[in-house]
Amino acid sequence: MSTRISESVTAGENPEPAERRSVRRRGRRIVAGVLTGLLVTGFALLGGGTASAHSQAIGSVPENGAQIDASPARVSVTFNEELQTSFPSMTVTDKDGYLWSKGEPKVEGSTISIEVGELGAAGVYTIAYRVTSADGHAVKDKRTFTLTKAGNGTPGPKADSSAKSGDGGSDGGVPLWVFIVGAVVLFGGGLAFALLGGRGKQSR
Ligand SMILES: [Cu+2]
Repeated sequence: MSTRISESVTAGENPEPAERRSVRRRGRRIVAGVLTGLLVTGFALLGGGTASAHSQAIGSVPENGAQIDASPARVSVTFNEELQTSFPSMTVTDKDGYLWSKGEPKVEGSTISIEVGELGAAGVYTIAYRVTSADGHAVKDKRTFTLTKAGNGTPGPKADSSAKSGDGGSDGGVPLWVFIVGAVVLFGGGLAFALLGGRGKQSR
């Protein structure tokens, strides 16, 4: 009670709201700064992870979108740098999902390849692959080619869906995003509550 009177005397008409406002403003600035920092870090991590570090496919046999009239003995995809040999996967399937590649893929230097041999009906065939980048990250994608003259080969079984589910990107991007967004929301929310909510209660 007595402090309130003395404050009013020294600082004039109504000093408390102004002081409270400035504390709240400072809190908001800190929260905004922390959130911005986290977002910038997240973008940097994401950009660095996908743009510069992963091995990139630079060509294939047959080339992506190629039209060929004879079945290839093998298909291959070549990258911009040497690959690691761990966990390679490669399949060639027709539009109905039947497997036309045979055996296991081989990784040699910067190239992954697999045996194919005589194909069947004319149409689009899909090469799906997964390799391990030099930096240890997985890279998976698809390429297609069109057979213009039917061969007389016999397909293997239907390929399991996981082998041909290349989604055009690389593993790791989505989980990283989820992690960063989660961290921003949790940390920023907690900080905002501590600074703003706590202040509000205290000043009452
Ligand atoms: Cu990488």
